[in-house]
Amino acid sequence: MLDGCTPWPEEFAERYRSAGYWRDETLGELLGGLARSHPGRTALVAGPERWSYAELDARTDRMAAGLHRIGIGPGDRVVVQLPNIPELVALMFALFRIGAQPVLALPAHRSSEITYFCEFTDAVAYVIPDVHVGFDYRELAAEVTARVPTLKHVLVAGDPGDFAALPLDGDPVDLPRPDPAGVALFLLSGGTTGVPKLVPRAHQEWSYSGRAVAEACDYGEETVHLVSLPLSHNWPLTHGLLATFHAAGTLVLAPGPSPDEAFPLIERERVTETGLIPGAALLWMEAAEWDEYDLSSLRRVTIGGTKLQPEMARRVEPALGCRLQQAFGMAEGLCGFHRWDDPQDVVLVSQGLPVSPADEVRVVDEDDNDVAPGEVGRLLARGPYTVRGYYRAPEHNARTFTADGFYRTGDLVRLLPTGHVIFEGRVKDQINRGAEKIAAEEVENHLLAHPGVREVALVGLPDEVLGERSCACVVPRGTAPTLAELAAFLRDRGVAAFKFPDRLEIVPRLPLTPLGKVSKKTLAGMFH
Ligand code: J2J
Repeated sequence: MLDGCTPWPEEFAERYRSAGYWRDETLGELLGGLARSHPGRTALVAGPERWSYAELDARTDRMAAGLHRIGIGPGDRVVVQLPNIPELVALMFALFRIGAQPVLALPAHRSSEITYFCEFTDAVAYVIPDVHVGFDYRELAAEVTARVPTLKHVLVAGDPGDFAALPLDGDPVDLPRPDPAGVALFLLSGGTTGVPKLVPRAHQEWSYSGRAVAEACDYGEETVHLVSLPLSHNWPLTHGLLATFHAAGTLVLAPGPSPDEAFPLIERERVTETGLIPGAALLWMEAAEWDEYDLSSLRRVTIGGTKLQPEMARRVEPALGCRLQQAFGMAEGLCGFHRWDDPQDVVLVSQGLPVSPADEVRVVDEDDNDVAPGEVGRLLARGPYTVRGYYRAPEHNARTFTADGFYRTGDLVRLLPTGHVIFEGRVKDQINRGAEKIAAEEVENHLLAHPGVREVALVGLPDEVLGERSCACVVPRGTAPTLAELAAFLRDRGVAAFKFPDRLEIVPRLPLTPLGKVSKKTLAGMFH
């Protein structure tokens, strides 16, 4: 396994291989197999493009050749920041074939995050769109390349300006086979620390996570899955791209989750499945009342990423005319979905059942003792697609993983006797803002650099649409800053806008716990 990554103990690896969870197949080979077994089936629909599996496979090969020609090789890291365009899918598979590793950034990230990803992973290339939602990524790339001199290539999908175009073509070359047990890509962790953590996912285990989701969700060739969240998140990648491809179904990419963007695609492509965060589901339910689009092809909508309240869950099926399923999961691995025959009351109150029979979950108290069945406790997870460590983070790993390899999710849950998981809260210092995760410490560190901020604590407050929104509780130095000033300050520092505080509270001091730590619970209670 790559330096800086934690391997599975051989005993577990052997168990997962012999049970058939891990296959001797790279992600590039998975696509090659589909191109042979289902050449004419539509794999991908995005914008004006409609590619069969054979076409996606051929485009992937040509792109891999083009990237190889400019010198991108096995083990090279490539920071990829593309919106939901078809090139993103071809690029990911091209890099998988080369054995180069995409580091999947979100379109919302800015220079602070991108510079960090490039430096931390020693990236050789950075791939961007030209302009997306009014933002010119070439300007961002100019800033990043000035700060990261080791970056050799900026590749643009679209008009390259001063940079090079993402190579779409090249004469196919023979590439050495990447190790199926090796790292295929890096996902971003929701994070709790000052700097984001990267999750190294290997070909065979990450591929299995998609296969396990496909099985749990009964995907088949008739599945047409619409992804409207940014595809670079683990959830749309596994539930959308991987699960759909494992079933030889069709993946449809929408630019965003608004009904205006998604409903015409559902009607035109006869979409059967899609994943939504609760806030977007709310908009869909409202729009479905008066919108004329035919949504009758939808077999099921899956809601997750942040907690769906049972009162809202109850309204989904009547409003959208299809089944509801909930999903939970994490870039680190463990994910759960409801099954088609789960009873209605279980679907309304729980967030799903882990997808693999080999998933191991424990619910423990703060001393790692199992709580009584049905009680609330901290969720620990281990299994055939849950990583054993973050990339290059030995100290953090020692805290975040138990000695026997369970990941401390930082989530508070209880389990139904059936094993279904109910999310009850969090112990990690993170804000879940419409399923975009914000590590409080990262934002606090930025805000502490503001001359008007002596002390700061970022806390999550409940929000009907987003689930949570962020509130900066600031002890000022001199004249207190305004919310707009803090946002402008963070923008200047190149921080993604979803991390800007939604609210500012000026406080004389930060309340402390008996142990002398800032009590975020007290703060959240004060401004609730
Ligand atoms: C409450 N909190 C949830 C839910 C995730 C499937 C689905 C989601 C993700 C994801 C994913 C939640 N109710 N239904 O990767 O494969 C919170 C938990 C969790 C954190 C992980 C997947 N579903 N969460 O959201 O890495 O706190 O993955 O630990 O972005 O989201 O966030 P992320």
